[in-house]
Amino acid sequence: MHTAPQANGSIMPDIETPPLGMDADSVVEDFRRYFSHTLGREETRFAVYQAYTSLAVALRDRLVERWKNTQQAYREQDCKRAYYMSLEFLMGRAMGNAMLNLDVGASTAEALRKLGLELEDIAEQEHDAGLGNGGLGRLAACFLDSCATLQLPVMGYGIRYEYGMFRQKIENGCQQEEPDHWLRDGNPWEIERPEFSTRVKFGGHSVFYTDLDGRLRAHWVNTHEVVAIPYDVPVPGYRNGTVNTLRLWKASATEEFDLSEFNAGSYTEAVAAQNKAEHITMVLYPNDASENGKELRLKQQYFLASASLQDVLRQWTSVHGNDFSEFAEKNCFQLNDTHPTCAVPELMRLLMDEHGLGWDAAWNIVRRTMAYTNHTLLPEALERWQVSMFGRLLPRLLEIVYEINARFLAEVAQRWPGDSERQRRMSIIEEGGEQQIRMAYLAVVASHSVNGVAELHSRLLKQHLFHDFYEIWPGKFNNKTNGVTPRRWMAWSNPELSKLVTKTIGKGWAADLGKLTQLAPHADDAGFRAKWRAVKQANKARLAEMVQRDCGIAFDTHALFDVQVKRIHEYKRQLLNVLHVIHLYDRIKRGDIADWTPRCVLIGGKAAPGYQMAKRIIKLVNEVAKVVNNDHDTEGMLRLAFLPDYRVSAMEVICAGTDLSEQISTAGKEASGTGNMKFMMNGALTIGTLDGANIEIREEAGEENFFLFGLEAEEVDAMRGHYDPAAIVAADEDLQRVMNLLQCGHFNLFEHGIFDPIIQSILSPHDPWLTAADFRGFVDAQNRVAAAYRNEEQWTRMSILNTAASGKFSSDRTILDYNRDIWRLPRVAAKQAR
Ligand code: 26Q
Repeated sequence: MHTAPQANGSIMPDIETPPLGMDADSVVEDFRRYFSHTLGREETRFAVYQAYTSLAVALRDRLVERWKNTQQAYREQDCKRAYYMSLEFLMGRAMGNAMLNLDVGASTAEALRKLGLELEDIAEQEHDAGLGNGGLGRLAACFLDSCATLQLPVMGYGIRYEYGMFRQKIENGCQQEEPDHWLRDGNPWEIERPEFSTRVKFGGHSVFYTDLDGRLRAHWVNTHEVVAIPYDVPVPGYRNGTVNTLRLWKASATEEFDLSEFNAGSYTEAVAAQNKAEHITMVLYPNDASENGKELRLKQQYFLASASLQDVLRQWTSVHGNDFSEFAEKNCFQLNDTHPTCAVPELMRLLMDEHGLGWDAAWNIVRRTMAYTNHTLLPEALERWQVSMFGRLLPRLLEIVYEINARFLAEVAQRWPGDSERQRRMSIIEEGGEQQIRMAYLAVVASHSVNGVAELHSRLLKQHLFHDFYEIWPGKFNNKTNGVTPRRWMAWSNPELSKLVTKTIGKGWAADLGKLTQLAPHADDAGFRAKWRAVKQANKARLAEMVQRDCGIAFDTHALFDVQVKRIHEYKRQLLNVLHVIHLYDRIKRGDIADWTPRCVLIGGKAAPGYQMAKRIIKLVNEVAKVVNNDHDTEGMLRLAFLPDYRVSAMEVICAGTDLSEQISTAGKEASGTGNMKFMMNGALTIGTLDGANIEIREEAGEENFFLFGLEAEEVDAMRGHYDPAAIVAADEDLQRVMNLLQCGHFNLFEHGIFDPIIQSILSPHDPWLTAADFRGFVDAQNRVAAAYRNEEQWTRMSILNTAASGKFSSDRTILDYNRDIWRLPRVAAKQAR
């Protein structure tokens, strides 16, 4: 024990403790003490949630030791660090992950069983941390896992939303949203750090003055301030003693603000003001394509950017004082889409207004530390902010954005003199009508790296959205194909497959997924194939149980499990999937059933609450399901279910039990996809278009192990202006019959006309998603799927070869790519706790 001076001047001893035991008995002993002494409970059967909390705390204590060691190692090495800035971290549950990564899962499960407790029942108690919409948020979570596993000094910065992604209920076939108050029963995985609170300003205006060196400088005054309180969540690496940090900010009122209102005699208003500040972090926006223009959303974005940057600068100045000469060599900010792009003008402001740097020095630091990842090409999803609103809320930042733009456009003018059309095109400020800030352009101009998330997507960024910028800075643009963590998405979610894989190729694959190629030769071994099938069969039984429980529909585990789970979006074409199901139903009714392959189709996903067409598609799935499942002719041949409340913990069951993964977006529209990778790792075959990472999945698996269909991205573009869906329907009897069933109201006998907007969208020559165009190709590919599934040995072979080829899609590979090309961080091993 040694002592350190405390802030108040007194001397308090630092507390050191011996390491906690990592054997199951020690874990369970701590679990019991917490349950019976701290929580004061006796019987676990009446207090399963308390049992969960107790086990969580026992595990967290073990993470905290490693956490301190890791942070100490980073401090001592004074190494370069990266910060992953994201409005979303879709972490899901933490308990299983902690047990897996600490390597205490199997033994603890056994020790608990002796107490009459099933680990699975306890783990089921945990609320998902649903602080994200979908792919982008889950990617951030997978990246944190990989960074910790690779022992890279990377910290996540995000928002601690009081309410995460809404819970989806289905009533009369329609989506109903319910608030997700995930923190209601407390969160044992977070540690509040009020000592690192910061203040974030809004409103007011700038005053300019000349400092002692005669330089013009700005103060931002007359502001409203909000306090940002950090909550730290441990991010354990895989069995390596490293624990990184996810720091989430909560908004809270300042004390003075309260007081001034109080002194003015308005006690209730003062308390209400407290609430108003807390509104900023109250709820996650449930749109996975930007909802433009909402003031509260801009407040969230700036709140995250400002609190996080101040936090980084506080740590920097505590070591280096006001010397920023090496700041850019030692820090990197990765912007997860444009959502945290306020960080660009905010870092300029902090460096200039608070730390006294001049424009050029500050800009140099910004350019060298910022890196931007784009996740979409859809024009409607590109973020824009009205200049008028931005200026009201963040006046000092608006001045800086204008200055960045002026200097940038001067560069453009120098390179292309007289090309005012190009200047208009490239301006960060969109003119004509309401002035708007184009956040993607701001991010591109201010970053030294701009990346897309799959090869095709990155190429399209250079050819279209950012073409003008690519001409100026070709070296800035790069690709980082997405990945997913094999710890959660294979080792944890598929323990049976993991055992078989380990028995076959040995340990080590979970942290080195390329090793899975060693499975390939076993695809020719009939005995191995039988074991592979048995595992899939057991996982299908688990999935069927979930479908029975949540949908009330019986899935026969011998049928082909055909699954599409993702956000509901027209471009993802759940509608095409439904058209195929209707086609199968129509074949059954016509008696066209020779060599039938029984099929259970599962569709799940949330629609943005304001996205009417997406909600209508959910209704259609449910109404078609009702007709199909209640028709005796379909028995043993076809089932359709809509799974409510699709989320991370549901996917852990789904991906293991799936035979066929549906990745059927209109080519050129899905930036990458990541669900496609989870399915592949778990031995599902893919039916898909040449879109996003599907292209790379097919390359890795081999074209003979992938069911391809559909137009290519270039063909989709070329179709514009020539598309004639009516002619396509007229020329295709199968599609005609499907459209006829829809049009005659067969699936909405008592709700006249409700599917008219869907029918019209399919038949519109302006349908951007070209659903009718890809129908024939899709049905043909599905027929190839059905035939392949009937050949059990052949299907199993293909399944094994898909898993064997999935190594590229580990987020470890993705993170190594980010680190090699952008971050350049050293690997830092923490002192081992044991
Ligand atoms: C923006 C402004 C206001 C409100 C909401 C938003 C917002 C929120 C979330 C906009 C977009 C998102 C999420 C986008 C997303 O998940 N994109 C997906 O990212 C994945 C990871 O790279 C890709 O695999 C998917 O292809 C892509 O669709």
